[in-house]
Amino acid sequence: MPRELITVQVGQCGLQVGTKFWDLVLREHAAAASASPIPVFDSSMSSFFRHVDARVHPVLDLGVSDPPAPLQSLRARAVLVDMEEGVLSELKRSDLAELFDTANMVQDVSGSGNNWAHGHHGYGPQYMPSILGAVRRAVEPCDSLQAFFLLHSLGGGTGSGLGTAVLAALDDAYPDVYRFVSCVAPSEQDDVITSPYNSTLAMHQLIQHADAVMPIHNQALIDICAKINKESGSGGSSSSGAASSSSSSSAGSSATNTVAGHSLIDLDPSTSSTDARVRRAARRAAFSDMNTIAAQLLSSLTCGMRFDGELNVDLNELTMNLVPFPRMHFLLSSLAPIGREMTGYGRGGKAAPRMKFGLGGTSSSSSGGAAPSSFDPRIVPSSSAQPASSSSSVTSSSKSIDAMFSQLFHPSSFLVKSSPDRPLVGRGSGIYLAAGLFARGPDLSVSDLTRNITRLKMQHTAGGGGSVRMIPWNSEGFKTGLCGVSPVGTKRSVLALTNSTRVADLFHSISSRAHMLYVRRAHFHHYTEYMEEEDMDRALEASEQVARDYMQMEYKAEDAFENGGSSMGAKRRMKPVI
Ligand SMILES: Nc1nc2c(ncn2[C@@H]2O[C@H](COP(=O)(O)OP(=O)(O)OP(=O)(O)O)[C@@H](O)[C@H]2O)c(=O)[nH]1
Ligand SMILES: [Mg+2]
Repeated sequence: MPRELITVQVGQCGLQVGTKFWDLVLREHAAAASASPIPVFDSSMSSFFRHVDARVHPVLDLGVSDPPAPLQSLRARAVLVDMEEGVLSELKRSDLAELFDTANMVQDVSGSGNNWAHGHHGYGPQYMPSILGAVRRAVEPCDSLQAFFLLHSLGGGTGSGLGTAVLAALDDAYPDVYRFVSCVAPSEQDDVITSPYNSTLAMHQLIQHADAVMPIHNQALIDICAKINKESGSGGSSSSGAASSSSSSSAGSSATNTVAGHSLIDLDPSTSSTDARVRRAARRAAFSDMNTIAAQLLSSLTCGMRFDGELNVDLNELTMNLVPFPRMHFLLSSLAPIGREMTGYGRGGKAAPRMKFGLGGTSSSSSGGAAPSSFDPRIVPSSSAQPASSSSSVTSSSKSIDAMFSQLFHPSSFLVKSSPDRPLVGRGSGIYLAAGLFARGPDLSVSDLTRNITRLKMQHTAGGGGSVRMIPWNSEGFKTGLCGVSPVGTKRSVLALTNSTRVADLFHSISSRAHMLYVRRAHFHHYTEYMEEEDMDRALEASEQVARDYMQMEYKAEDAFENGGSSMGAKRRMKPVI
């Protein structure tokens, strides 16, 4: 039985990260389809895509059949929302236009002006009927809706404000459907001055209305891109629109916000007099590699739902296993390997594959661009992509597999930056309340996962000084997943999703920057046009409380380690702090 997910992308960042995600997953499915003589639409694909006949208007839903029918055209199960028209208009003119139903797009022209309150309380009530209408249209063709998958930034006005209003409305209208959120947190030198307010107010909503949240930190993306460029000797210059991220800082240290030769601050719409479209294009180019890393993360998270596999995990299971207490639902992610191979797949002008498989013809719902050519599924879209069925021919040393798992828990592989005050190992390095390891690649097996979990746990039990220290009452708390399909760009990868006390650092960093502005009420009059001052007090208090809850867990676990190691959990039962 298909278990569908509906992606809801809100605001510029949500749309741009989402577009990279869809581009990447199309490449993955095209590569997998190229391995079979007649590509078919199976029930796994129906988790994220509708199967349609696009030669008629409105497109005809073909659904999933038994046996699976030859693949025709795909539509993303997605709702796209932005209160500025630029990003959506460009998407409608792009190669990916046909993937999306224009009926499921909601837009305005002027944006929320980096003001959470405008997005949440202004556009929220105004646009919620049309947004919920688009959601309903996306829900109707589903047989068994599993989850809403919300993508947005915390730092702006629309994704953060309207995005969290949508989340609250989904909680109200579909209380039984899981709400999984991936939100992009601003870097410390973000170009949006009001981002600490927006992030704090959004976090308050995420605490209340999401089942699980996987933040992606722009500072981590900037540092990862800088490291990749340093290792590959690239200066980060962009060519033919394919930007690369660069930084002059050394790998691992905090990079400046200079990406592809553009300072993100210089690209702030309010500080430049250049034509708005040019500015937007430059800004998007600057984010290109960062978004590719984010897309690789989302693709690894979802591959077990999109492809058939022996050990698949869906979002509900993730939430069940990784969220021990309702409000402690913030998950850190880390990915290995992360190198040029993960970002370079689209270089050299290679366009994403078309979503049409086999049949010609376009739907009139696709907007005005050039008529797309048919996609030939026999052509693997990226030279480095691996067909799914090459497992038996691939032999790899367990040493390199183990090295990949070890790399996973190095701080530089995490997509959320921890405080620089955190030691790498031992007391203060953070405690894991639960962990999930999700491996993908044709040459990986369940034994690779179990062997590496044992290795990681041995590091923990050896005096708690290793890199993976599980909380004593859940030292077996590893969830695993395995998908036989390679990521685009490399043969295998592994994703860790962890509920770690280190996530408190993100809350601290956001709320301390919000406090600095708020004690002076700087810029705050823009917010009180739409909301009460007490809303900000409540949001700050809620964020700080979650951070405290995590830190109390950490202190108690550290005490338990010091008073007798992991067995202490059994002797002195720890009470949840919430
Ligand atoms: N990683 C990444 N971050 C982005 C991208 N676009 C914007 N951001 C970040 O998102 C925040 C700004 O939010 P946006 O998504 O641009 O804002 P919005 O939701 O469109 O809201 P308004 O423009 O204020 O109406 C800042 O922290 C930016 O650094 C992107 O494509 N990728
Ligand atoms: Mg915007």
